[in-house]
Amino acid sequence: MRLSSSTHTADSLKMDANIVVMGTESVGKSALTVRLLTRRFIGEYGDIESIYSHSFMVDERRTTLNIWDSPCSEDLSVETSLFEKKVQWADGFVLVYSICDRASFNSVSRLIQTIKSTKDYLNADKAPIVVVGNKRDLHHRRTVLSEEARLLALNTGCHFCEVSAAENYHSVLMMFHGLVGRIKGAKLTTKRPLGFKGIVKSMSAVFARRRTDSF
Ligand SMILES: Nc1nc2c(ncn2[C@@H]2O[C@H](COP(=O)(O)OP(=O)(O)O)[C@@H](O)[C@H]2O)c(=O)[nH]1
Ligand SMILES: [Mg+2]
Repeated sequence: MRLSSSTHTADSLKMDANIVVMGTESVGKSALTVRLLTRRFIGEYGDIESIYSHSFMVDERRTTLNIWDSPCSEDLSVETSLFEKKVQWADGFVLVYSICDRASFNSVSRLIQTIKSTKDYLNADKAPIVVVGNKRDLHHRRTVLSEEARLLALNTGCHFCEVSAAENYHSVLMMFHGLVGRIKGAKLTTKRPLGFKGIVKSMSAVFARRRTDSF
């Protein structure tokens, strides 16, 4: 698995991209990730900090996504250093909320601001960020209108879609493919890739903290 930042090699027709999936607890971050990887919805997903690698063909180019799925919610005051590492590592962001959970939507709005102030995109109108309203199948419990999320995305230059990890594989696939398209178009004024050593350190920090937490 490559863990360097994205590379585009015209002659080998390959592209690698790092994607971080963020959002508060239980919005379906793992369900979306596992849907993409296995096409399945398995219902319960433990709390494992993982980076998954997934390859597919787009326009005759082999694209490999390294997807970082975290169990923790993005509490910025606690997670600052790890959060910054994740943001620097990532080429693209999947920011998930549940359409039944307004607090999770508010958190996505804060995440967009924080990511944009951490990374300096040349074209902020097309930031490689997709705002994802998950659990569309639970529309009878909806508390966040799709119009609100569409407006947030429009005002912040992000992409937006609603999906159901529980009911539909295709829309999840399209969401990740759309993000890959944006990653190709996105340019940073400065770029500080985290690289392999950095990522190992970040992962170690997570597990060290978890061990400490359990005492
Ligand atoms: N109804 C419904 N439940 C979902 C959906 N996605 C995830 N869930 C459920 O929501 C709970 C939390 O999902 P999980 O992926 O672990 O959330 P995470 O903490 O953000 O990783 C689990 O019980 C899932 O089965 C969805 O699209 N629809
Ligand atoms: Mg999870």
